[in-house]
Amino acid sequence: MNEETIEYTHHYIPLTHDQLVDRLRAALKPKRFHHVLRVEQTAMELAKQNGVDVEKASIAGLCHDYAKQRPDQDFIDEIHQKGLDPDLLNYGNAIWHGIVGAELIKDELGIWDEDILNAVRHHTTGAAKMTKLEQVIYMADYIEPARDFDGVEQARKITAQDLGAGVAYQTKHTLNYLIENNKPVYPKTIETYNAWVPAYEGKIN
Ligand code: DGI
Ligand code: FE
Ligand code: FE
Repeated sequence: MNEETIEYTHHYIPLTHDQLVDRLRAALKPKRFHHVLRVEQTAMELAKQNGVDVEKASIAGLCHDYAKQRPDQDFIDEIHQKGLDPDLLNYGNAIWHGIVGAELIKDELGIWDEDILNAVRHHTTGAAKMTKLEQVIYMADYIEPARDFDGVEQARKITAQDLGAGVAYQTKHTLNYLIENNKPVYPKTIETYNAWVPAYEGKIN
């Protein structure tokens, strides 16, 4: 994949691209940092193919896992301070780093664009209604080039043909995985399933 670089307009974040990359490098261990760089590249490609703002895709791709390595207490404090749904306290990092992580991004990186924040919020669970940017980030995280699991090639192929079908494919397979492994399912994940999977029946097998 050719590395794309981009100059930010400062409409969405008061940092240059290089400054934002430095913030991610400082926030994450090397393995996770390199994952977010790959998600950024994949998101920019999907953005171009789907008529989505490439700058917003770059910012959201870089930031989607910004909070992934924060201690649990940071999320618990933020849930209380921002008055977020107390049901969140019944979950853990897997759910918090997107939904609560978006609040940390707002506070610490100065991003206020709700489309970018929602792309971060929904990157793990999806949502019944997702903008194209949210769909792009949800899929880029799933199919970035280092992802290697049964079905990833099919996920890449389906996503290249139809972004929404990619969303449905991922949602179905993630829910299957959670059930197979006796994991708690966050209610939004089920809402995502109901909104997307039956609608794309026939395009995801
Ligand atoms: O942060 P990444 O590893 O890059 O990717 P991600 O944010 O999509 O997280 C993926 C993990 O989150 C994966 O192991 C499945 C899990 N997950 C997704 N939906 C749910 C969930 N875990 C629980 N417990 N409940 C969910 O509804
Ligand atoms: Fe994540
Ligand atoms: Fe990720």
